Amino acid sequence: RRNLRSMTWNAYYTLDDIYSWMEDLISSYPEATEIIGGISYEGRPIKGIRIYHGRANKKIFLEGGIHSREWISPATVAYIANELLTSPIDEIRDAAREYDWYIFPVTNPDGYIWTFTNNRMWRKNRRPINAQQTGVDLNRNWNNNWLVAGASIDPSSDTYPGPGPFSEPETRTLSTYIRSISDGMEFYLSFHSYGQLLLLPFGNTTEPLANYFEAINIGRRAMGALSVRYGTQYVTGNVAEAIYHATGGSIDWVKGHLDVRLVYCYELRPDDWRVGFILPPDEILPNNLEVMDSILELIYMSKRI
Ligand code: ING
Ligand code: ZN
Repeated sequence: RRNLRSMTWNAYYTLDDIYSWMEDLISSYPEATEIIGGISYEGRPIKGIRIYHGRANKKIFLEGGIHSREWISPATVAYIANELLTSPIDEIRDAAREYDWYIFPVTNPDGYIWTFTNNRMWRKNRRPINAQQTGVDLNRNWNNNWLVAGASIDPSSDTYPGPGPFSEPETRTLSTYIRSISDGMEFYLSFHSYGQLLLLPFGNTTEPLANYFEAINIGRRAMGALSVRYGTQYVTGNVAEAIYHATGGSIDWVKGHLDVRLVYCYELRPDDWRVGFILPPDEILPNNLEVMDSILELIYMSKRI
């Protein structure tokens, strides 16, 4: 078994490696405990790390890897957990102590394994729909304006939203878990790739709903902080205005059904469609560093505004 504490964030890791690395962290740091956010169709746990030093009242939830081919997403979320537990930097140590962190690097474990074993470009979960077709787009399956936009009822489509809202074990169990711990949740952050965008709810309309202007201002400041290290540019906007109309995503359900102040979806590197989901391993660490910078700024700005 590989001990990933020594890893240098220059390669992508299998589900087994990520899960055993999480177990190592959990047994090494008393403030880290194992949490199970739900279960996949093939029966795998959606394993997470809670980082809690006591005292903290506000929560931050990180959701990675709901789309299996977007490998930079689990790498980013795992890195954030690693930094919160191991960094010597004061601002990061303070963030670890000030919040109650719920961190799930891989929310679609069956799909993630499939991208290593069978099809690098697999996006959905692995539930058979009929004799020929497999998989539901887990970011179209949440119960908020389900099937209204940006989905296809053809089960062979990459955006097949399932036969009904929360038809899938991953979204059903994870949403139940999120609701159960949602009291005091200040941030919900979802991680996808690619496009270099910071998205906020909602995906059915470009109307500035809920606390759009507050969230845009905080988000733009965070993307300014992200750009400082390497000049990487992100565009901030709601899903419908910044990328496309799409409903049934996790961030829309969280914002629409729970009381969470700041809800965002990162579309990580690259911005080049020719590179797409195959972000070179030598960009993992630069990506992770700039995203960590932006998260510290999100936290800082959320207390200023
Ligand atoms: N992008 C997201 C997708 O599910 C998104 C964009 C975010 C849509 C939030 C709806 C809600 O299509 C990728 N790259 O998957
Ligand atoms: Zn995605």
